[in-house]
Amino acid sequence: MGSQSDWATMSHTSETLEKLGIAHECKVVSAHRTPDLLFDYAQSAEQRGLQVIIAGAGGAAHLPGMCAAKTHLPVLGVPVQSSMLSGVDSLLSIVQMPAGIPTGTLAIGKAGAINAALMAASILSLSEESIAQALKAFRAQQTETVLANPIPGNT
Ligand code: RP5
Repeated sequence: MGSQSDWATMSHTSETLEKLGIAHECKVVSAHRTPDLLFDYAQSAEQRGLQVIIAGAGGAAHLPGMCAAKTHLPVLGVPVQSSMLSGVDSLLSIVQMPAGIPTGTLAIGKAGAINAALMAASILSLSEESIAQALKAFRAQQTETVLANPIPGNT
């Protein structure tokens, strides 16, 4: 994520990955404040064994795009809700990549943070059966929870 202040959002990604039993690391790497660190991180990601990068950032959110420019690994961008423009700035900064360097772009805020983890799980499940099973179990549990919780007063 681009800042410590993104953790309130990106902690939902980490929690979801934990629920699915997916090993991951959480780091602050700022495209603007620590650009050299960003280059090192993205360039060395594959060699270090990372398979998917989830990059959350807000405002002028260049982190996912710059990350994607420095690695061929899949990069999933989470637009963090900004205080001034409610995350629309973050969303547009991440989603409108030029042809040739894609970033998978999720929804603004908590929903995007959770879905980034689930999307990463889908990608990893193509080559890891245990993750496929965990993802199916998560989805089944989610369905059961919805079905078991009818609208209050309409039981
Ligand atoms: C972005 O600037 C970060 O991703 C964060 O969402 C936003 C604000 O950062 P702070 O000023 O709170 O550190 O780079």
